[in-house]
Amino acid sequence: MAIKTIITEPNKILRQKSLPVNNVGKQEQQLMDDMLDTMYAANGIGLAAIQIGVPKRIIVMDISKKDEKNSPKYFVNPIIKNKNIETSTYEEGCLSVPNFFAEVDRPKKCDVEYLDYDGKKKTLNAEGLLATCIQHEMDHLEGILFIDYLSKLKKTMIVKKLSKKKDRPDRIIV
Ligand code: GNR
Ligand code: NI
Repeated sequence: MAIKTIITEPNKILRQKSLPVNNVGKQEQQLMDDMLDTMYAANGIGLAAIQIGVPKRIIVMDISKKDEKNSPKYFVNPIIKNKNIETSTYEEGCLSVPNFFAEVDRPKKCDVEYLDYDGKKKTLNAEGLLATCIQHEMDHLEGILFIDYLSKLKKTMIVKKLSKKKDRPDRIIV
């Protein structure tokens, strides 16, 4: 188990498309362990492998509350099956876009097919924060970040501030 460095914008690696995993073996499980450690250490609720520089279609998530016991979820080669036409708005953040938050609309519910930690095929009916988070993570697998949904002006402002790094406040809602 190891905490890895999370890649932040602007960085071309985050724009890479991740590749499907052929087999869920020891190496992939080791990667999922490291991703979970990294995610917990950064106080995130989800992490895609590309955020630690590995272009594989693997996601880890844990949306349990602080006072609840941990409930890690692992998704290998996830595919969204049904997207609800109804959308919901959530104030999103991203460990690769640290300290910036903005409202994003996404389908309210979706079904996801994936392989779990043991390589078993599973289906998840997601709604609420779970649906928002899985869609945010699946965007990472396509090289998409939540700031891509904002106006050009807001996105440019965020990327510019992130590339400077100095004098960056803790929390900016755009
Ligand atoms: O920790 C995270 N919180 C979050 C909040 C709202 C919507 C999506 C997320 S995912 C994010 C972690 C992250 O960057 N995953 O890629
Ligand atoms: Ni993210």
